[in-house]
Amino acid sequence: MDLDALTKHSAFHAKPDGLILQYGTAGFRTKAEHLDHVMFRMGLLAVLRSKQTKSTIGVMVTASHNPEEDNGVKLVDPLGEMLAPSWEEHATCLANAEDQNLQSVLMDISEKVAVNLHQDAFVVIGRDTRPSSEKLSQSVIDGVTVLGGQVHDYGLLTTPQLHYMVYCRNTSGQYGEATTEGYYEKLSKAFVELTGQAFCSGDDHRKLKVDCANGIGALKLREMKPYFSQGLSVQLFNDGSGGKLNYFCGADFVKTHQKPPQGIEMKSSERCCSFDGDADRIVYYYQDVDGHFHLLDGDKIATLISSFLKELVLEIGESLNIGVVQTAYANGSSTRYLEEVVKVPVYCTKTGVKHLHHKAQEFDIGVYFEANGHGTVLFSKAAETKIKQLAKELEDKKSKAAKMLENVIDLFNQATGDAISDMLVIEAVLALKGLTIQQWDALYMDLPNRQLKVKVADRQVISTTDAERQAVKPPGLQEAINDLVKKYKLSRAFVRPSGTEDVVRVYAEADSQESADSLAYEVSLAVFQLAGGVGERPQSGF
Ligand code: 16G
Ligand code: MG
Repeated sequence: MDLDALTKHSAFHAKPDGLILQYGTAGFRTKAEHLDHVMFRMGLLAVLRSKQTKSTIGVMVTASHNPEEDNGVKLVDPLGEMLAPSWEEHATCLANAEDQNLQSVLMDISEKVAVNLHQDAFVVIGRDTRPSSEKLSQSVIDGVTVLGGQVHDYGLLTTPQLHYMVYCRNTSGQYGEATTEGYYEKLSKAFVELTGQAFCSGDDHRKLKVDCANGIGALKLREMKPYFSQGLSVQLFNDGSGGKLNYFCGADFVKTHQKPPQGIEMKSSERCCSFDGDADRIVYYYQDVDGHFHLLDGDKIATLISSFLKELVLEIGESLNIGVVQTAYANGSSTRYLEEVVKVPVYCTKTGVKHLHHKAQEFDIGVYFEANGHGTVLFSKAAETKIKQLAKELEDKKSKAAKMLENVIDLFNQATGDAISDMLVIEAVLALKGLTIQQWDALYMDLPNRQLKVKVADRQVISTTDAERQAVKPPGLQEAINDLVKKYKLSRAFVRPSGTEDVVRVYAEADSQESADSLAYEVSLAVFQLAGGVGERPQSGF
């Protein structure tokens, strides 16, 4: 380690006084102007992680659905997963070290994780379209090179594309070719083959309007369009040519406000979807003939996909187990539908892709989706081998189903949730089953629900258990919630400290919108009173 070079370069990336940041569910995320030193240091950390794992590590510069002025950074582990939890702590320590202690903190981490400093290091970098991203990614590169690591800068990429690149590079190209063309070709080939089996029912079925949140998704989807044009025609909106990133558009806006984004022309019954700012989330929606807006969120996506996979698995007659993973935010109706109609076991984990991903790895076929539209399907190696073997057998119903499953494996980004890949799977399933978006929506009716935020002095006074469904602290809060929930029909409520904002989140659902609103309000008041609320008391009426 060239310590002189480290000292010299870190001086160009000085840490602002008093700034403390935490590596949370989505890495570091804050105003872009405060992140230069964090980027440099994450370059350093990526080198250590690469040396330790003897693998390529990814660094993504993005703040996803946050406003354009923000930015963020996260590390991607060797198989495309989120950074291991023990390393999140090292990331936090390194980011918060005072400049004069940087060297010693770095050495401490190297010792703790037993890094062989002579090992080679390789880091790949991607960034979103924010104005600040290019300069910040240069700071990451500076950090990597000062520790002698090699860099490949992919430049503009969606977050899932960077995960894909990392996965490809660490499996010697077995998963795919580590280029954007490789990604486009792999997914498009699987999509065209899969939809090729569909009974073609008119052109309209194959048209989709996509709101790209004025982000990176627009650039990459535009590049990819020609590869799958045989199976689907997409029309891009909020493509970054005029509007601002995530401003009144994108998956997060549509899901939280339950209304269409600005900048998209929706005719009745047309199928539309929205990506978020880094294209790892997707939600669908349409307007009915009466002008009402209908949202099909991650839960609706999970049910559509699980039913499809269940049918194919029954067809091939192999005992492959399917598990569906959700969070406490999953609408109660979706969970009931999955358990009672689709007849698949459903599991609940804490919020955050890494928790769902981890749980989904326990099954032959693990379907995971957060209600907000993050998700994918994972296939175990054993399931993949079995399916590929069956697909090679002579033409019969069984091998046809296996071939379709083989396409599905290729189509889902096995490294992480991916809006583009999810979109293609959904389009393929709708085409194969001949379903309109209304028919898909009608699989079950969402229970009315409401989400609220409460400001408290310290949100960490709330701690939860049972996948965030029960509050264990502060004393009395869970009892209060239980009493309130009893007042309503088909009701459920929970609270949790947000991992990305300085607020406590409240979720309530019940048999009517009025009841869900009133339950959410009452729970907010209980949080305000029992967990140290600050500022204005929660208000009723929305
Ligand atoms: C992050 C997570 C997302 C989660 C959200 C919850 C990843 C890649 N992203 O965006 O999965 O739903 O945080 O935010 O893990 P909250 O803690 O503020 O409610
Ligand atoms: Mg995102």
